[in-house]
Amino acid sequence: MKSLKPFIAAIAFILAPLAHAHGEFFLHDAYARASAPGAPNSAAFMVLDNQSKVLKRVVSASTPAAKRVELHEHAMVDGMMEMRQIAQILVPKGEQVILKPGGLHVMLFDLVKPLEVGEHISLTLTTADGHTLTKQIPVKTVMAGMKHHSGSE
Ligand SMILES: [Cu+2]
Repeated sequence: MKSLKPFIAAIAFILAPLAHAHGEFFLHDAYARASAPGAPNSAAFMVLDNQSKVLKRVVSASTPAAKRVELHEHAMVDGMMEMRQIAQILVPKGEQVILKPGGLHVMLFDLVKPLEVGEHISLTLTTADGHTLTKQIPVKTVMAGMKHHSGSE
């Protein structure tokens, strides 16, 4: 057992700064939208909370519940609200960015199976500095009138 001590100390030394940095970037109130009958796609919404001293960039997301995941925003294109893929979501230091229906969202393409209210799915966000944040998020009904897409879903 004596020989393990330096090893454990080394591990603690390596992990401590990571755990610290990680603890300053949070994911609150996350949920995925229950999928409509027959719909292959859905979306996830959340509050990104950056309590660190540096800008955080979310560069990708993933979940075992969908085959393809993209970061999306809604934007006005020729007078029509359309959604499109974006490379990253910027969360300035000390600020929160809200992902919500009709705005920024995590797009879930090709669901492995329909998302039903009451279930949870695992969602992982990756930041540009290489950290990942994984959370179990609930599946909820998103109110009508806050429609995500204009039809194709
Ligand atoms: Cu989308």
